[in-house]
Amino acid sequence: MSENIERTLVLIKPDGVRRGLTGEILRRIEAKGYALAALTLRSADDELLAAHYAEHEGKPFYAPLVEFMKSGPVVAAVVEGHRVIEGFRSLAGATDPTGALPGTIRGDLGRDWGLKVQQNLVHGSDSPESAVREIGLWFPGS
Ligand code: RTP
Ligand code: MG
Repeated sequence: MSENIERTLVLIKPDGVRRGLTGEILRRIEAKGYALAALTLRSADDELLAAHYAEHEGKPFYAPLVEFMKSGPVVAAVVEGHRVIEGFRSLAGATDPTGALPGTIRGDLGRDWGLKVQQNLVHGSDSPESAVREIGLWFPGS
């Protein structure tokens, strides 16, 4: 296996699942050539979300973010591929769907709903350290 093969944690957030975009988002990941190494649908609780979003605690969007993430089931996936951490962030596009470029998941499928938190369809780990930490949280024992 190439030493540059990475794993990242991808979440399809409750807005993506609710809007029936799970298949479309997974299609884009697979069409890019990345592999699904694990996949599950689950509801996130306060403990998991506090750990997952620890870096954002205290920010104005933190409480609405946690509420949003508890508003419905989330698809969690471990996605594998060469430089997939950066690659999935490119596929996802910018955090704000209004500014996200067309061609990206957030740019094509998301928009700003005028709410207290960006409901932007997906999450992707932002570094190798984050990926290891987040995969451990969402797939304990993996
Ligand atoms: P993610 O962690 O979900 O992959 O997204 P990201 O790196 O692009 O964004 P980050 O700065 O880590 O923020 C985490 C999530 O919090 C929500 N957010 N809303 N001002 C806002 O309305 C705002 N800022 C952040 C988004 O759901 C963002 O993805
Ligand atoms: Mg982030």
